[in-house]
Amino acid sequence: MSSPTAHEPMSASAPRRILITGFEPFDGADRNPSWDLADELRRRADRGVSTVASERSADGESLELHTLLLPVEFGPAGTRLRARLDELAAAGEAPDLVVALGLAAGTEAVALERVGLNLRDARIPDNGGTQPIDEPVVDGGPEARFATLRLKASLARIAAAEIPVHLSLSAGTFVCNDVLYTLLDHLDRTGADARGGFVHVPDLHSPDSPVTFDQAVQAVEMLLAESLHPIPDAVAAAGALH
Ligand code: PCA
Repeated sequence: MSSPTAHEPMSASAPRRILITGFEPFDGADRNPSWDLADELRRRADRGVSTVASERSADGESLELHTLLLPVEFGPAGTRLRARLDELAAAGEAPDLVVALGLAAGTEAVALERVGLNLRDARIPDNGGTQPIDEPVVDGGPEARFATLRLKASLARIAAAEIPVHLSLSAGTFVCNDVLYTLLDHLDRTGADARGGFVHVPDLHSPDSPVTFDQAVQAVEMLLAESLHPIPDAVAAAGALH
Protein backbone atom coordinates (compact mmCIF):
# COMPACT_ATOMS: atom_id res chain seq x y z
CA MET A 1 0.00 0.00 0.00
CA SER A 2 1.27 3.47 -0.81
CA SER A 3 1.44 6.01 1.95
CA PRO A 4 -1.07 8.88 1.89
CA THR A 5 -0.11 11.86 -0.25
CA ALA A 6 -1.39 15.41 -0.03
CA HIS A 7 -4.10 14.44 -2.55
CA GLU A 8 -5.47 11.50 -0.63
CA PRO A 9 -7.82 11.90 2.32
CA MET A 10 -6.06 11.22 5.61
CA SER A 11 -8.88 8.99 6.80
CA ALA A 12 -8.88 6.56 3.86
CA SER A 13 -8.16 3.64 6.20
CA ALA A 14 -10.98 1.63 7.77
CA PRO A 15 -12.58 3.58 10.61
CA ARG A 16 -11.89 2.61 14.22
CA ARG A 17 -15.16 1.29 15.56
CA ILE A 18 -16.52 1.56 19.07
CA LEU A 19 -19.69 0.09 20.54
CA ILE A 20 -21.04 1.74 23.69
CA THR A 21 -23.96 0.29 25.58
CA GLY A 22 -26.23 1.90 28.19
CA PHE A 23 -29.20 0.63 30.17
CA GLU A 24 -32.90 1.31 30.41
CA PRO A 25 -34.16 2.79 33.71
CA PHE A 26 -34.69 0.34 36.57
CA ASP A 27 -35.68 0.19 40.24
CA GLY A 28 -38.50 2.74 39.79
CA ALA A 29 -36.36 5.49 38.20
CA ASP A 30 -37.57 7.24 35.05
CA ARG A 31 -34.12 7.69 33.49
CA ASN A 32 -30.81 5.90 33.51
CA PRO A 33 -27.84 8.26 33.11
CA SER A 34 -25.82 5.44 31.53
CA TRP A 35 -27.99 5.65 28.41
CA ASP A 36 -27.94 9.47 28.32
CA LEU A 37 -24.16 9.24 28.55
CA ALA A 38 -23.94 6.70 25.71
CA ASP A 39 -26.15 8.90 23.57
CA GLU A 40 -24.09 12.02 24.25
CA LEU A 41 -20.86 10.16 23.41
CA ARG A 42 -22.39 9.17 20.07
CA ARG A 43 -23.56 12.72 19.31
CA ARG A 44 -20.11 14.10 20.07
CA ALA A 45 -18.38 11.44 17.96
CA ASP A 46 -20.78 12.16 15.07
CA ARG A 47 -19.95 15.86 15.27
CA GLY A 48 -16.23 15.02 15.43
CA VAL A 49 -15.79 16.94 18.67
CA SER A 50 -15.00 14.07 21.03
CA THR A 51 -11.51 13.65 22.50
CA VAL A 52 -11.26 10.23 20.94
CA ALA A 53 -12.38 11.42 17.46
CA SER A 54 -9.89 14.26 17.44
CA GLU A 55 -7.03 12.03 18.60
CA ARG A 56 -7.84 9.46 15.92
CA SER A 57 -8.10 12.08 13.19
CA ALA A 58 -4.71 13.46 14.24
CA ASP A 59 -3.44 9.94 13.44
CA GLY A 60 -5.30 9.94 10.09
CA GLU A 61 -8.08 7.65 11.25
CA SER A 62 -11.81 8.18 11.37
CA LEU A 63 -14.09 6.98 14.12
CA GLU A 64 -17.46 5.25 14.10
CA LEU A 65 -19.27 5.09 17.41
CA HIS A 66 -22.33 2.86 17.69
CA THR A 67 -24.64 2.67 20.69
CA LEU A 68 -26.92 -0.05 21.99
CA LEU A 69 -29.64 0.29 24.63
CA LEU A 70 -29.86 -2.78 26.87
CA PRO A 71 -32.80 -3.96 29.00
CA VAL A 72 -32.18 -4.39 32.72
CA GLU A 73 -32.97 -8.10 32.49
CA PHE A 74 -30.80 -11.12 33.16
CA GLY A 75 -30.60 -13.07 29.92
CA PRO A 76 -32.11 -10.59 27.43
CA ALA A 77 -29.38 -7.99 28.15
CA GLY A 78 -26.56 -10.40 27.29
CA THR A 79 -28.49 -11.94 24.39
CA ARG A 80 -29.04 -8.53 22.83
CA LEU A 81 -25.39 -7.60 23.23
CA ARG A 82 -24.17 -10.88 21.71
CA ALA A 83 -26.62 -10.49 18.80
CA ARG A 84 -25.39 -6.97 18.04
CA LEU A 85 -21.75 -8.04 18.16
CA ASP A 86 -22.50 -10.96 15.81
CA GLU A 87 -24.41 -8.63 13.47
CA LEU A 88 -21.55 -6.11 13.32
CA ALA A 89 -18.99 -8.89 12.76
CA ALA A 90 -21.10 -10.42 9.95
CA ALA A 91 -21.31 -7.01 8.28
CA GLY A 92 -17.51 -6.67 8.45
CA GLU A 93 -17.94 -3.89 10.99
CA ALA A 94 -16.70 -5.59 14.16
CA PRO A 95 -15.78 -3.01 16.81
CA ASP A 96 -12.22 -2.47 18.07
CA LEU A 97 -13.57 -1.49 21.45
CA VAL A 98 -16.74 -2.31 23.40
CA VAL A 99 -17.54 -0.41 26.58
CA ALA A 100 -20.70 -0.99 28.55
CA LEU A 101 -21.98 1.73 30.90
CA GLY A 102 -24.20 1.37 33.94
CA LEU A 103 -25.53 3.31 36.90
CA ALA A 104 -24.26 2.67 40.43
CA ALA A 105 -26.45 5.00 42.47
CA GLY A 106 -24.93 6.45 45.62
CA THR A 107 -21.30 5.97 44.55
CA GLU A 108 -18.67 8.71 44.72
CA ALA A 109 -16.66 8.31 41.53
CA VAL A 110 -16.50 6.95 38.00
CA ALA A 111 -15.68 3.26 38.52
CA LEU A 112 -13.49 1.49 35.95
CA GLU A 113 -14.44 -2.15 36.45
CA ARG A 114 -11.65 -4.72 36.39
CA VAL A 115 -13.53 -7.98 36.94
CA GLY A 116 -16.70 -9.67 35.69
CA LEU A 117 -17.85 -12.57 37.91
CA ASN A 118 -19.67 -15.65 36.67
CA LEU A 119 -22.35 -15.01 39.27
CA ARG A 120 -25.92 -13.76 39.35
CA ASP A 121 -27.22 -12.77 42.77
CA ALA A 122 -29.98 -10.17 42.55
CA ARG A 123 -30.94 -8.04 45.56
CA ILE A 124 -34.05 -6.85 43.68
CA PRO A 125 -35.98 -8.36 40.77
CA ASP A 126 -34.84 -7.19 37.33
CA ASN A 127 -37.22 -5.32 34.99
CA GLY A 128 -38.69 -8.65 33.85
CA GLY A 129 -39.43 -9.73 37.43
CA THR A 130 -36.61 -12.29 37.53
CA GLN A 131 -34.46 -12.54 40.67
CA PRO A 132 -31.75 -15.18 40.26
CA ILE A 133 -29.86 -16.16 43.39
CA ASP A 134 -26.38 -17.68 43.15
CA GLU A 135 -26.60 -18.79 39.53
CA PRO A 136 -23.87 -18.63 36.90
CA VAL A 137 -23.99 -16.11 34.05
CA VAL A 138 -22.55 -18.72 31.69
CA ASP A 139 -22.84 -22.41 32.63
CA GLY A 140 -19.38 -23.95 32.83
CA GLY A 141 -17.63 -20.63 32.18
CA PRO A 142 -14.59 -19.50 34.17
CA GLU A 143 -15.35 -17.98 37.60
CA ALA A 144 -14.17 -14.53 36.53
CA ARG A 145 -13.09 -12.66 33.44
CA PHE A 146 -10.94 -9.52 33.40
CA ALA A 147 -11.66 -6.38 31.42
CA THR A 148 -9.16 -5.81 28.60
CA LEU A 149 -9.29 -2.01 28.46
CA ARG A 150 -6.19 0.06 29.26
CA LEU A 151 -7.58 0.76 32.71
CA LYS A 152 -4.48 2.03 34.49
CA ALA A 153 -3.49 4.38 31.67
CA SER A 154 -7.07 5.67 31.67
CA LEU A 155 -7.17 5.99 35.44
CA ALA A 156 -4.06 8.18 35.43
CA ARG A 157 -5.38 10.40 32.67
CA ILE A 158 -8.84 10.83 34.18
CA ALA A 159 -7.42 11.50 37.65
CA ALA A 160 -5.04 14.09 36.18
CA ALA A 161 -8.12 15.91 34.85
CA GLU A 162 -9.36 16.00 38.47
CA ILE A 163 -12.40 13.87 37.77
CA PRO A 164 -13.28 11.50 40.66
CA VAL A 165 -12.35 8.01 39.42
CA HIS A 166 -11.19 4.68 40.78
CA LEU A 167 -10.45 1.12 39.72
CA SER A 168 -13.15 -1.19 41.00
CA LEU A 169 -12.81 -4.90 41.73
CA SER A 170 -16.48 -5.69 41.54
CA ALA A 171 -19.28 -4.65 39.22
CA GLY A 172 -21.68 -6.26 41.72
CA THR A 173 -23.80 -9.31 40.96
CA PHE A 174 -26.77 -7.64 39.22
CA VAL A 175 -27.34 -7.04 35.49
CA CYS A 176 -24.27 -4.80 35.01
CA ASN A 177 -21.94 -7.61 36.07
CA ASP A 178 -23.96 -9.93 33.84
CA VAL A 179 -23.29 -7.73 30.84
CA LEU A 180 -19.59 -7.29 31.67
CA TYR A 181 -19.06 -11.04 32.05
CA THR A 182 -21.11 -11.83 28.93
CA LEU A 183 -19.21 -9.26 26.88
CA LEU A 184 -15.79 -10.61 27.91
CA ASP A 185 -16.98 -14.19 27.40
CA HIS A 186 -18.25 -13.38 23.92
CA LEU A 187 -15.11 -11.53 22.82
CA ASP A 188 -12.94 -14.38 24.09
CA ARG A 189 -14.98 -17.23 22.64
CA THR A 190 -15.38 -15.60 19.23
CA GLY A 191 -11.68 -14.70 19.08
CA ALA A 192 -12.64 -11.07 18.48
CA ASP A 193 -9.76 -8.65 18.15
CA ALA A 194 -11.41 -6.14 20.49
CA ARG A 195 -10.91 -4.74 23.94
CA GLY A 196 -13.90 -4.76 26.28
CA GLY A 197 -14.94 -3.51 29.68
CA PHE A 198 -17.42 -1.69 31.87
CA VAL A 199 -17.79 1.69 33.57
CA HIS A 200 -20.18 2.43 36.43
CA VAL A 201 -21.21 6.03 36.97
CA PRO A 202 -22.91 7.74 39.93
CA ASP A 203 -26.40 9.15 39.46
CA LEU A 204 -25.27 11.95 37.14
CA HIS A 205 -28.74 13.52 37.07
CA SER A 206 -28.84 14.04 40.82
CA PRO A 207 -27.96 17.56 42.03
CA ASP A 208 -25.74 15.90 44.67
CA SER A 209 -23.77 13.81 42.19
CA PRO A 210 -20.02 13.95 42.97
CA VAL A 211 -19.36 13.72 39.21
CA THR A 212 -21.04 16.03 36.68
CA PHE A 213 -22.49 14.69 33.46
CA ASP A 214 -19.83 16.57 31.52
CA GLN A 215 -17.04 15.08 33.65
CA ALA A 216 -18.42 11.60 32.99
CA VAL A 217 -18.41 12.32 29.24
CA GLN A 218 -14.78 13.47 29.48
CA ALA A 219 -13.80 10.45 31.57
CA VAL A 220 -15.30 7.90 29.19
CA GLU A 221 -13.78 9.64 26.17
CA MET A 222 -10.36 9.46 27.83
CA LEU A 223 -10.91 5.76 28.49
CA LEU A 224 -11.86 5.20 24.85
CA ALA A 225 -8.90 7.21 23.57
CA GLU A 226 -6.45 5.31 25.81
CA SER A 227 -7.97 1.93 25.01
CA LEU A 228 -7.78 2.38 21.25
CA HIS A 229 -3.98 2.47 21.49
CA PRO A 230 -2.70 -0.97 20.47
CA ILE A 231 -0.16 -1.08 23.28
CA PRO A 232 -0.27 -2.81 26.68
CA ASP A 233 -1.73 -1.02 29.67
CA ALA A 234 0.42 1.24 31.83
CA VAL A 235 2.24 -0.44 34.71
CA ALA A 236 1.35 1.49 37.84
CA ALA A 237 0.35 0.52 41.35
CA ALA A 238 -3.40 0.94 41.69
CA GLY A 239 -4.27 -2.11 43.74
CA ALA A 240 -6.54 -2.15 46.76
CA LEU A 241 -6.19 -3.59 50.25
CA HIS A 242 -9.91 -4.37 50.39
N1 PCA B 1 -27.10 -0.55 36.89
C1 PCA B 1 -27.43 -1.88 37.37
C2 PCA B 1 -28.10 -2.55 36.18
C3 PCA B 1 -28.44 -1.47 35.22
C4 PCA B 1 -27.70 -0.28 35.68
O1 PCA B 1 -27.62 0.81 35.10
C5 PCA B 1 -26.22 -2.62 37.92
O2 PCA B 1 -25.30 -1.97 38.46
O3 PCA B 1 -26.18 -3.85 37.87
